[in-house]
Amino acid sequence: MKNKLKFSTQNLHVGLRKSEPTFGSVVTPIYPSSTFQFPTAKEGALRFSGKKKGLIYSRFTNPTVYALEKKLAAIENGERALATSSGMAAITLTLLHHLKHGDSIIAHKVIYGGAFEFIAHILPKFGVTVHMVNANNRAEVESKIDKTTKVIYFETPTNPLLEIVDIQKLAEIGKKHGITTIVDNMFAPPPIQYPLDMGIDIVIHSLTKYIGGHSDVIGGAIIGSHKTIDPIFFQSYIFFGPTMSPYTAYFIIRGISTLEVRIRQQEKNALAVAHFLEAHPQVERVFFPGLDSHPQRTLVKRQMNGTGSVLSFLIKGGYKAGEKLVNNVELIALAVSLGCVESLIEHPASMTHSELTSQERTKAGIDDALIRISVGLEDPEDLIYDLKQAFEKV
Ligand code: LCS
Repeated sequence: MKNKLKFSTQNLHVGLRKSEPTFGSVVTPIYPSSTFQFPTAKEGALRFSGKKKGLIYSRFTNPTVYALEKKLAAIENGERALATSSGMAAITLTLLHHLKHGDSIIAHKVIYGGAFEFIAHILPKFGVTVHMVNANNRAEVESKIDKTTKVIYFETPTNPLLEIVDIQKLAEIGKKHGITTIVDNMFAPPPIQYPLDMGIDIVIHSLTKYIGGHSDVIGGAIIGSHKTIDPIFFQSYIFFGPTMSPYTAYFIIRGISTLEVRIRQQEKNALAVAHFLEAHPQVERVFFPGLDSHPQRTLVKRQMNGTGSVLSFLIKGGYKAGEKLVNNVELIALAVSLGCVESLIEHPASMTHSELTSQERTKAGIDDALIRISVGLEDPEDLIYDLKQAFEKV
């Protein structure tokens, strides 16, 4: 077929399916082989030099992992994807590839705690200058740009405040100054938002979340054009070795088959939970891109086709009240991670964002009374019942 496949069709069909040569298996087989035979010495040399495509060794890629990489590139409207062993591996590899001693990076001040730790606390040890800014404030971003600036990094919606960062504006700033723009698109993966189409150079994913979708794997990805991804592969990926196992790739391929239906249902469930929380007397404020009360609704509608299913809220009574609430839910699991089929609840200040100092948390706006919920595929009435009974015990 020559037409560009629609999202849910390509999620099923792009990759190895239909071309599996041995038995005509309709699912992508798991190829455990760590190495691949060359038909001749010349062929081996051509593959190593990059002049000819073909398998070499599974640290570079592997048929199962390559099938996933093709799917990931198609999902994000990119040309090439690299699968990594975790989302953090994708982040650290991409940043270490682009930065060296004497360079600087501009990052939005609200990001996942692990990414914050790496950027704000570890990169300076390598002589990289770090500016954590409000990336929606153009003047603040531009005031930090000089000839050492190599990367602009952000995620949107942000973890855990669900704040929206203007993708197009930062892509424009990056292009104007010749700076590589990198977006962690995990919180609103396709079919919700397409940063590469908006001019961003590189998209990062934690596949552990929506894309894997079932809380049974850890994985990550780096996606972009051949021009941006090929150098990462040839100069860094194969030497740093953040490779994904073919067993993991198999599970993620399976997760992708249902990505669209899962995410659309999870969004509906999350909106119901958000409405319940917004009306609850023990709740101070709810952060969810799908609520009319979200302060950036215009930007949400402009750059997102959907909302994702993560929300956070401030509970009245501070940390003590929040602790009681999360200890008393029965159906929703007290656990980090997000985007998967089961609902999870956590306390960012002491868990996912505990790497930040309390001053950094204050600057980012992450209050001790903040609770985050990732809404899964349970019936929302059951989730609301669970939260209601837990609030009664606070
Ligand atoms: N990017 C974002 C936005 C994340 O939230 C996370 C993990 C990562 C990257 C790292 O991905 P991983 O290496 O775990 O695959 N976020 C987590 C969270 O909010 N709860 O648990 C992990």
